[in-house]
Amino acid sequence: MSVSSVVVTLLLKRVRLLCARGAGTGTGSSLTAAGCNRATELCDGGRLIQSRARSSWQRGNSTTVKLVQNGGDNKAVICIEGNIASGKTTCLEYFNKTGNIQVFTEPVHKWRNVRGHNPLALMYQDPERWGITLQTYVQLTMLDRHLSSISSPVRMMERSIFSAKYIFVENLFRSGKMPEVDYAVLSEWFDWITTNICIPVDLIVYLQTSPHTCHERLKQRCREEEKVIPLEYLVSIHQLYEDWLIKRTSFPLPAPVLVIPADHDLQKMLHKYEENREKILAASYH
Ligand code: TTP
Ligand code: MG
Repeated sequence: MSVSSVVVTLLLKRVRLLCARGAGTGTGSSLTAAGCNRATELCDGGRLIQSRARSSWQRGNSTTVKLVQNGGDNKAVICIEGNIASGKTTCLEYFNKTGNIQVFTEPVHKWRNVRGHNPLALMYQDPERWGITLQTYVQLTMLDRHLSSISSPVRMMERSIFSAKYIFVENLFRSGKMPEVDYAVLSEWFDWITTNICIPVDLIVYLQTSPHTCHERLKQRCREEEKVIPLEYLVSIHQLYEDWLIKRTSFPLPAPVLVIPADHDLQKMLHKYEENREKILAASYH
């Protein structure tokens, strides 16, 4: 067992302990549980309602009032994160076939077709003009994914509203491809959403790849809109992920992180997912 797996196992135990005690807050440590007090007494037919918040460790405040879906469904939430073509969908499909887990792949089809328009293609053609258009829609569709009701005890999602903001919006802005006013408006939206709506995450699984591997996979996959993606773009996304999830120097972590090296071929990756099954599903034992 590697050092990082031992650390993650210990951390998950700590998170479960905190949950069992009803504590969700913490200051200083980046490894306490995040989320909301699940207000089971409230229910309103799948709509957003106002409730006492499940506390967020970043803010260390357990009394904030937030909007929650159905009063919180008490399901475990696992987000699969990683660079473009790191294998997130493959990972989700594997767990979809092999467990009582409800899987949500990314709504890329929506980003490629909103009422007949393709904001993903437009963004790659002219990021300065269309970056905000795509990212506003990504933020909406991600929020919708986070809030959708499920019947299984575990929700596994491809990416999250957090990585859309901390990685993609940030990359557009830092590379000079998003005007400051667009970045400010998106940030105001993001801050409002995360302050007022309860978006619990119990575990982040980071599929850690080299940008070269992703570039090779992208070329093989040949998604039309992505033909223009140069290696440097993947290097920037990789760097932002490493700063967020490994070095932990950029943005708050919404949950503990399990790192899975993901440069291997498909067979080996399927094996690795199986090896990590218990650690991943430990997030649902709270
Ligand atoms: P990815 O989230 O990388 O999905 P994928 O299916 O390519 O990854 P994997 O192979 O690991 O399953 O993103 C899909 C496309 O959307 C990709 O071109 C990057 C783009 N995108 C943005 O431009 N902005 C965003 O905020 C997000 C989340 C994606
Ligand atoms: Mg995918």
